[in-house]
Amino acid sequence: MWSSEGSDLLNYVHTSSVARHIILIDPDSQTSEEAAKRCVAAVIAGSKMIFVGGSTGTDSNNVHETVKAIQETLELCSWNASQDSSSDSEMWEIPVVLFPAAANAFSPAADGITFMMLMNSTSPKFLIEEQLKGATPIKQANVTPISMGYVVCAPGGKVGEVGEANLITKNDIELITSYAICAESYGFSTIYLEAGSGANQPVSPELIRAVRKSCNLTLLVGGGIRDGKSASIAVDAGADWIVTGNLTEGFSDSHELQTTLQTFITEMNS
Ligand code: 1GP
Repeated sequence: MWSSEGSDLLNYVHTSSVARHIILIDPDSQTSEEAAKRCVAAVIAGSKMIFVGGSTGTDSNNVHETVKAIQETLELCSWNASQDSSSDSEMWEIPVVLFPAAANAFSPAADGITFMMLMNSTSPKFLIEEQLKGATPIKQANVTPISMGYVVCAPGGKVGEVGEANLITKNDIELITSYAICAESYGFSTIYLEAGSGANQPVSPELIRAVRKSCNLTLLVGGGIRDGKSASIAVDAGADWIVTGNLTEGFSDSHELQTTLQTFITEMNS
């Protein structure tokens, strides 16, 4: 469980000499117990952040239950490790961060929240309205906001539909450059290029490279990344964080998941 203050979380998100992996947990497609088990396997494999969220079917109940179960399990693993001089209890200090579709997908038990503008949405709901609903509860609960420009690229999947996004195609180099500069000019600290969960094609390396060249934001890439090789292409193009969701949900056996993620993370940075 993450034990440091808000400014440390931002520092952690923005500072690393290597690209890192985020496991995305969708509370709508697994029980909180399954989610916690998968997070344990991911942390042992080397994942460095846990996102909790999904485009549909999330609300404060299932999100909060899931975040609580993950936090309690990480705390227990950390305590167990602290009782054994050959174990590293610090490895369990992994932030649990909300990745919300709307303001109701909130949990005060989270360490942080991606406070995002879906920049290429055509709906004010995703540009500012949900953010207005969420701002006060987030502040009151002392959950650290991680400011984010969120841009949905083709094929876009569910989030493209639900978020009413004008999808970016792989030839939209000037447009993605403008979004990146716009995000930086707004003062956001991160930008996320999203192809949509389960996408048949991840975000193209050309788009990632264009963002990397045009701004100094911490760059997250996700959607349709199923193997270490695809992750490595995104990292070579400039991604700082690789997010995977579906990859994890296919496993009921924790050990198998751990081995798969270990290979994924090694290949991602090779
Ligand atoms: C969705 O980018 C993430 O927001 C993860 O996508 O489920 O395809 O890994 P996948």
